Amino acid sequence: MAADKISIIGVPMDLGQTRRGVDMGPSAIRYAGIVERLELLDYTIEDSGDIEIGKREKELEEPLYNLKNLKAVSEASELLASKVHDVINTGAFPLVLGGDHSIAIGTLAGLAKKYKNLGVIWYDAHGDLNTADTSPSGNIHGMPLAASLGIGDPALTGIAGITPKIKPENVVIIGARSLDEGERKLIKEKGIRVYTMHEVDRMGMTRIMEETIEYLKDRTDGVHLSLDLDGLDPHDAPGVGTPVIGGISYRESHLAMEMLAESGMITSAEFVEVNPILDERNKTASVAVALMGSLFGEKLL
Ligand code: Z70
Ligand code: MN
Ligand code: MN
Ligand code: MN
Repeated sequence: MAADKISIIGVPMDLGQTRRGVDMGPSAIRYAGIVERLELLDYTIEDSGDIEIGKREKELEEPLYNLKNLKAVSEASELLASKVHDVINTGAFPLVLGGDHSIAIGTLAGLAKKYKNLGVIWYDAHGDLNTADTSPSGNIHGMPLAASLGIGDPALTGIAGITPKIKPENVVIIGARSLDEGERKLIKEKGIRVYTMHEVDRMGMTRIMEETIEYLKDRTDGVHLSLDLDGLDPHDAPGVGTPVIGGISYRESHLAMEMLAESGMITSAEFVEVNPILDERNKTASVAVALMGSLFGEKLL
């Protein structure tokens, strides 16, 4: 990895969607032993604690323009952006623990202050490319990739005063199998590289990761991994708010993380949507920790 110090930032955010419990994700991941696991790999780990999250809007006040809890999500994003930027400035690797996927808006905003050509690997069952106009739910966790591309409400696209944070040609989505109409349109319009589950089955994870690494290698000045646990099959990661059958396996995911570790190209990461309330004995948090182990260079032999 690019740094020998890792700084953990917890983001107990659940306002980007409507199911309760995903705000306990950072605790569940800590309980599953993330610090101890990474210390075994000889990194210096600093746990910076959790970002403060505001209150859920009352049903009567929302949704404002089909954007639930817009103000609180926007404020938390600013806070997280500064935190991520502070961590980068200390030379440490920012490892962000969610929380729902709306937190990526803040993470990418913080990264955009440093990286002008940031690559993003979006490991997810979903595209998260909605806006208030296209979203079937009004849930902001279905919008962070669009917002980071500069598409959507200014309260989401303008975090940290930079718009856009990333370029469509620097994004690779892996594991998609639930895309809304507006998201499909945007993918085609912007020419975003997507490996759906069709490609996972057809090409295999090895070739997908080889292509992804080759594709991002020369065009980017850093690569962020945004891993939504619902990218994995619900059999392996049941503790997520929006499980979609037919997902990436535990083994394929480990392989992907190991290949990213070998590439040495990942400069920041976030693991999101772990919901211990919906989980089976903290299985999903444990899977997240195991994947982080591989991402940071754990080897079987
Ligand atoms: C749907 C929406 C989503 C995560 C669900 C779902 C989005 N496309 N994202 N779970 N992580 O409501 O926009
Ligand atoms: Mn809550
Ligand atoms: Mn997501
Ligand atoms: Mn998802």
